Amino acid sequence: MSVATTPQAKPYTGISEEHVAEYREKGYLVLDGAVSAEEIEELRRDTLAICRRHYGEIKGSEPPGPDESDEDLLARHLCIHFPHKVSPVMAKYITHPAIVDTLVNVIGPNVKCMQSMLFIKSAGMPGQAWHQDEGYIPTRDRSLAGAWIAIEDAHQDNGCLWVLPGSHKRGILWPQEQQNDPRFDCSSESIGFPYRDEDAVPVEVKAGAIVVFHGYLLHRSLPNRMASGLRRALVNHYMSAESLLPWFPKPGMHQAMLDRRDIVMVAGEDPYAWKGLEDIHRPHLRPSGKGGCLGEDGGEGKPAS
Ligand SMILES: O=C(O)CCC(=O)C(=O)O
Repeated sequence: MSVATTPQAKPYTGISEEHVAEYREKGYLVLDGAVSAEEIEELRRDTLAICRRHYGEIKGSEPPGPDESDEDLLARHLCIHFPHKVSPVMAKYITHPAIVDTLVNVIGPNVKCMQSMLFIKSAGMPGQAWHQDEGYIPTRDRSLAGAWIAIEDAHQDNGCLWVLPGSHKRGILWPQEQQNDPRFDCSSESIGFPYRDEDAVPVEVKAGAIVVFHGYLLHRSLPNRMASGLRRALVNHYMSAESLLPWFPKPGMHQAMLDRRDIVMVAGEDPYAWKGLEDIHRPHLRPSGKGGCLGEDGGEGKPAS
């Protein structure tokens, strides 16, 4: 089967009208070379520091063994949710200038972040089935956007992102059903949408690229089928600060006014600053087979309790 590949990405030198038009039309854009080689090294070092527990416990994962090699340790962590809650390095990349520059142009002047996920995805690890991120992180104005920082070159063999360009435009959240395809970590997938797998485009990027994608964009990733090596990516999620964030139910709070406040402002003003902030999410390992699951365990970003 021949597939369309990502067009030759141009080096990022600031957000342009072309970038914004591309985001609106296709639902994603690639900022090539937006993160420097030094910054990538810093993210790699910090990934190991997190797994080595330099910042404390990661719920759901065993502590490193006394003789456990870096390779073995990394290999048993598919994805760590909320690393920014403990690591100042991960927190710093939430407000990376290229991301902020892009978000204020595609979302609006006031932007907040509610989630980070650090994918490590070593050789043999599964991908994530078709999904839309707004199916897990609800905004009230369809403003959700992910910024996916490539910490390694990502290509078809090591499990890069695949997207259905333009699939965000209809503004429909497609149904989900349980699935048990061993290629995927998650136990549910989006179905019933009018696109074929053949319409999907692999987003092959170099380390240091940032892929910014819309919360309604249908996307997936396939397993890392290399014999060795990692396919790391730091993914942060953002939305307009004007929208409430009705994310995990809160006892005593009516759904219509629910507004989770475990957020980081990244640009502009917080119209709800008077509410103060919450500190509810802790770093945790995505439980195998549960990522993206809509069941009781809440799916992407469930707070560890
Ligand atoms: O990086 C991956 O393999 C999947 C990322 C993804 O699906 C997401 O961030 O929503």
